[in-house]
Amino acid sequence: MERTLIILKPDCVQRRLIGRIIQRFEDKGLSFCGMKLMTISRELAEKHYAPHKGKPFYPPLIDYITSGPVVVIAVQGDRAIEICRTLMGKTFGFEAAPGTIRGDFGASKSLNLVHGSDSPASAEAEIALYFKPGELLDFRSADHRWVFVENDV
Ligand code: IDP
Ligand code: MG
Repeated sequence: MERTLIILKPDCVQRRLIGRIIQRFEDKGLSFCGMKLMTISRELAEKHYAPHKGKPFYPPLIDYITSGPVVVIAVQGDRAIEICRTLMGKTFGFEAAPGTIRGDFGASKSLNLVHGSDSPASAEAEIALYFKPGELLDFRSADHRWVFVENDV
């Protein structure tokens, strides 16, 4: 089972979309092993978005992600990273397909409601930025085998 980091960004929280967006991950069959409401410090934001340092959108990105409360979620399930990226849709809301989170709720380049790790290496590093090991639950949902198939040829 794979884990990934999802962040419901400040625009998602300010627009009272927490419940509707979380629902999409649950509807897909994913489950949560860690969840917290917090405001990201500039120091943490700079670590998280270090790969984007130097890009034109980096300074406004740091301002945006630190601008208000976010919900940070450790999401788990087989292929969780890929599934979450698919649920999120393309980065820019105006390009994202209808039916995706960004496609249904986003209309800009920057305020795109959710963050999701893009690879196993970034998922591991990002989860470690936001959660201490003891904060993550060792949890398997009761319907796991009805969602994820072990020998799925
Ligand atoms: P991702 O969130 O789809 O993985 P990244 O390229 O990793 O997209 O960019 C991180 C975040 O930076 C995006 O989610 C978005 O908020 C912001 N961003 C990315 N590219 C642009 C841009 O060209 N203009 C403004 N903001 C951007
Ligand atoms: Mg990214």
